[in-house]
Amino acid sequence: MRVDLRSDTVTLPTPEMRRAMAEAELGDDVYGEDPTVNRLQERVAELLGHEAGLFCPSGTMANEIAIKVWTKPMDAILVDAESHILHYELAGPAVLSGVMMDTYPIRGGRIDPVTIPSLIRVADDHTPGTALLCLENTHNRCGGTILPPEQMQEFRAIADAHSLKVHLDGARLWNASVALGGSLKAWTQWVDSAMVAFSKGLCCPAGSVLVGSREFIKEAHRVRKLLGGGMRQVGVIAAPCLVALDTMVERLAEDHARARRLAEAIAELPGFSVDLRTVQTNMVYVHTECPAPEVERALGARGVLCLALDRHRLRLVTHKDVNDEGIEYAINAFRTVG
Ligand code: TLP
Repeated sequence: MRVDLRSDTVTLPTPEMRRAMAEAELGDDVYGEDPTVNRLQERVAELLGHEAGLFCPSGTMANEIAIKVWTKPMDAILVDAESHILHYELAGPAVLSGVMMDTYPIRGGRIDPVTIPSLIRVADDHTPGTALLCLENTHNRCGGTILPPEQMQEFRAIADAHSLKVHLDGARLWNASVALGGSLKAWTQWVDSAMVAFSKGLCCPAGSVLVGSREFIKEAHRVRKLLGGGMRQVGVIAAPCLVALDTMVERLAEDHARARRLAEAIAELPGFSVDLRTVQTNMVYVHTECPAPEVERALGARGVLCLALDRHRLRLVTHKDVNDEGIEYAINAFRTVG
């Protein structure tokens, strides 16, 4: 048996998604003429309570477009010390936007807003000025943890007091909304731009939508072209995203329940520990007594794939293509490698 827990990005599209791809109504999206893409952009903008949306090939590109639109070279942006933008986007903000990244602390997925104001830089002859505050929800490197909507208002107030824009990396925002049972707007009403991804738990082959004001999206459209992200009859990729909005969102609750089962079982095993407080959505971070890369290899030899994030930490992500049987198989594999 093969149980792939490396990421929810490994999910395959459903037969209904494949049918929608084959039948999608298409046009040239660089001219704004793909009806399927337009429908998706409008629907996501509406869901997130923003004026307009832009379909992007990846979450990374959507984040980097937002940073480029909100800043100018020699600015600074504030990202948390564990953020995807800092760790996994190849210094994109420096390379693509000419800005530096300052980091604010995050622990166990929690941010203390009082830490932020003292990190905001005011531009002068020597210093870059902070232009943008970035948030991530759910938080990948903190274990899929949820930043509560109440906190978003606090971040908004800090940003307003210092004339900063706020961007939300909501690659897994649907996981947060399903876990807490609220609408996406509970979070996105407090930010100037947000990205949501379809290629994670929603199981689509590719695609993210960036939302914001009409003026922001107009500029974002230009930057997407600059980055080579202007695609043509891309309704073939947008079509499964529309299917996902109807069929894949509520299903995320199953991934969360399986992550909890996995976490609780592994936490009982010798040689491993799990901070169960951080298991809030579809991720499980396991602390390993043996070196994590060795555990990763031993599990891999038994058909259970996961990622060693550092010397003693493994990441497991649940998703549509791992069922209850797969979870029990993975738990048994952990029993044999501990
Ligand atoms: N994350 C991937 C890897 O890049 C680490 C994963 O397997 O989790 N924001 C967040 C919070 C993400 O987790 C990811 C993908 C992205 C942005 C980037 O999305 P893509 O892969 O579409 O560029």
